[in-house]
Amino acid sequence: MTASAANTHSGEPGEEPRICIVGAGMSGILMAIKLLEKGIDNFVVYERSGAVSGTWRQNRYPGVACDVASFTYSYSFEPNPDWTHRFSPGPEIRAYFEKVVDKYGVRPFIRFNTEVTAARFENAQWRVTTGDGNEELFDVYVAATGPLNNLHYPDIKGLQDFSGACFHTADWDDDYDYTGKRVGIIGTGSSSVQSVDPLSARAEHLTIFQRTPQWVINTANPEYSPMAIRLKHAFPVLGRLTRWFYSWIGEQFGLAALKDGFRRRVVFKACQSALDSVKDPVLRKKLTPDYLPMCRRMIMSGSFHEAVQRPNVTVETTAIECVTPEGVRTVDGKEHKLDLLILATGFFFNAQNVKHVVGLNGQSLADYWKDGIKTYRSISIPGFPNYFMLVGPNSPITNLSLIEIAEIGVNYVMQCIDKIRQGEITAMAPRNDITAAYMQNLRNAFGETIWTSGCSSWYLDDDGIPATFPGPPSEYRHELDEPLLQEYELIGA
Ligand code: N01
Repeated sequence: MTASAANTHSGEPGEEPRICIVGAGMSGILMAIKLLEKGIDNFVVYERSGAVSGTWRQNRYPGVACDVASFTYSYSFEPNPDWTHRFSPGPEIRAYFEKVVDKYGVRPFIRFNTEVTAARFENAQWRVTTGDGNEELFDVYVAATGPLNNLHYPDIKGLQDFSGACFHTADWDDDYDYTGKRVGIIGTGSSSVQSVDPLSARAEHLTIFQRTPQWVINTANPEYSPMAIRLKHAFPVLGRLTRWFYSWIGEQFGLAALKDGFRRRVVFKACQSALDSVKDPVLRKKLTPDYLPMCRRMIMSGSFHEAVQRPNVTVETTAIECVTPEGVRTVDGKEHKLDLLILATGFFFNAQNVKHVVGLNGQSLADYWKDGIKTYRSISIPGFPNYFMLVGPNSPITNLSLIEIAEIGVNYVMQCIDKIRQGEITAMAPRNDITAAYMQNLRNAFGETIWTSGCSSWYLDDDGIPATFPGPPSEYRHELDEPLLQEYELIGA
C-alpha cells in the first residue's frame, strides 16, 4: 500500500490544492474542464470503468436515448449543431463526450479501471484508497458519480437457474442477437419503455412483465434534416435559440410538478391522450396507472404506445412467482417460455452507496444519512469538509437536463476551490444548524409537489421524502450562485 502526499496543499496563498474527482461521466468531465480552464492541473479523475461518459457508456440497450432535448443536453460552452434528433440516441451522446474529453485535454488526467474503495478525511485532507490498494491525499473531493449507476437486480426465486440469456438493461450484452427470439422484460420504467419498440420490431415475441403501469408522454423524435444541421452550423444563434426554447419547456415542466395549475393540467391531458391512443380497452386498462402523472419520473417516448399494441407484444400484469430454467412462471401457474430475459429493474439511488466515505470524527456518510438523506443545498454535507457532490441528492433530478444542473454545481465548487487557493480557508463544511433548517424548508416545500401525491418511486426515501429539489431550476441556480461562508464551519480561516 502506498500513500502519496506529493503536491498537497500547504494552505499558503497561491498554493494549488490537490483535487480528486470521482467519475468520468458528464459531471466529472465538466469539473475537469473547468479546472483546466483556470489553469489548475493538480487533479485526478478516478473512473471505475475503462471509458468515459458514465451513464451513456453503461446504458447500451436498444432504443436508449436522451429524454430531454439534445440542445439542452450538451455543455453550454460546447454546443453541438450535429445532433441528429430532437432526443439523440445514446451512442451519439457518448460520442459527444468522447470528443469533448479529447478536445479539452481531460483524458490524461483520468485513471481508468480504478475504483475508489475508501475516502477518509484525516488531518485536514482526504485519504483516498483505490481498488488496486493505492492511497493518495487530496484537499478537495468531488463526487461526480451520478444519481443512478448501481444496478438493481430483482430478488426473484430461480433467477440464477434460467438457461437462456439474461442481463440488466444497464449491462447489455452487445453480442446477443435477439432477432426471432422469445424475449421477456421485467420492469416498466424509462429503460423498458424505450426498448419496447426496437425489441418488438425484431423479436418473435416480447412479454413485458409489469408490476406498476407508468404514465408515458408521447414525444415525437424527428430527425434533423441535413439542411437544418447545415443552418445550425452557419448560424450558431439557431442552436442557442433551440437550447433556450427547450430550457424554457423544461422550466415549465418543472413548475407543473411543483404546484397545481394550468401547466399540470396540460401534462395530465397529454398523458391521458397518449394512453387513449391504445385501442384495445383491456390493454389500455392494464396500462392505466392509479397515481398522478409526474408523481414518478415522467417517461417520454414517441414509439411506446404504437409498439405495445403490436400483435407480438404481451403485457403480463400477473405477478411473477419464479424464474424457471425455461422462462418465467406467474402466480396463476402460467409458464412464459423465453430465450432472453431482460432485467429493466432500475438502480439503487447512489446516495445509498456511500459506506466508503468517512468524514470528521470517523463518522461514515452512510451513518450520517441513516435516518434520511441530509444535504446543504445538495452540494455539501456537515462533518464532511471539502466534500462536494455534483447532481447530488436534493438537486433538481427530475425531467430536466442534468448537464444544466451540473454546470450550476461546478460553478459553485470552483468558487470554493478559489477560496482555498487564495488561502482564505483550508477546508469548509456546512454548519449543522443551517443544514437542518435548510432540510426543514425543503420538507415543508415538498408537501405541495406532485412527488408526494402517492406513488412509490426512486425519488423517495424510506420516509417518502423526495431526493429532488422543490423549486424550478432558476431558483436552484440562485441558491448556488455563490458560497455563503457564514453558513459553513471553516478550518484555517
Ligand atoms: O428503472 P426504474 P429504469 N419484480 O426504477 C420494476 C433514468 N433513465 O432503468 O415500479 C418486478 O424506473 C419496477 O417495478 P415497480 C431515468 O431517470 C433515463 O427504467 O417498482 N418488477 C419498475 O417498473 C429513470 O427514471 C433514461 O413496481 C420489478 C422497473 O423495474 C431511471 O433512469 C433512460 C422488480 C424499474 O424502473 C430509472 O429507469 C433510462 C421485481 N422484483 C433510464 N424490481 C434517459 O432517457 C423492480 N421492478 C436518459
